[in-house]
Amino acid sequence: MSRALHHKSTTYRILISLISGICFALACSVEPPVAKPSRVEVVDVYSHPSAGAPVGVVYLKAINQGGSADRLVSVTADIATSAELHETIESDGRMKMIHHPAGFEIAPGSELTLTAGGKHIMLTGLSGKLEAGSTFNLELLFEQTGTVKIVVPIRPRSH
Ligand SMILES: [Cu+2]
Repeated sequence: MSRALHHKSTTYRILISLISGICFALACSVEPPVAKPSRVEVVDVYSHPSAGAPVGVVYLKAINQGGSADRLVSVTADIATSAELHETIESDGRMKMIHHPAGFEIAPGSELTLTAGGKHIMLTGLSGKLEAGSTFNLELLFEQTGTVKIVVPIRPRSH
């Protein structure tokens, strides 16, 4: 009698492990697919000569070609000790700059434009003058895309 019981429990144990194995395999197959990572492409990058000023500015366009939102969170430049995300706004008839420490969000399929008189990257603590015709390196950190390294050409101001 006891031997029969023992045999039965062994069969039962094998059955349990078999079922849990199947459940595990099923769980693997029904896991949600990994979200397609958003991919940001950075184009139209340029800066201007510093002309003796201790600050520099960078403009660019960041296009989010991914299927989810992304965010430009921070920037580092090899020629400046600090690179901040700023926006020029008009307040009481005067232009002023505000710092965006949380960065700029880019909705899927849309683009972030950093341009004169609007959003921009502000460089301070320059290690040298920004001369027209030369370049410097910039690293952009996006929340989803990760780090994007770009070379920034310094273009003369048009006016
Ligand atoms: Cu600024």
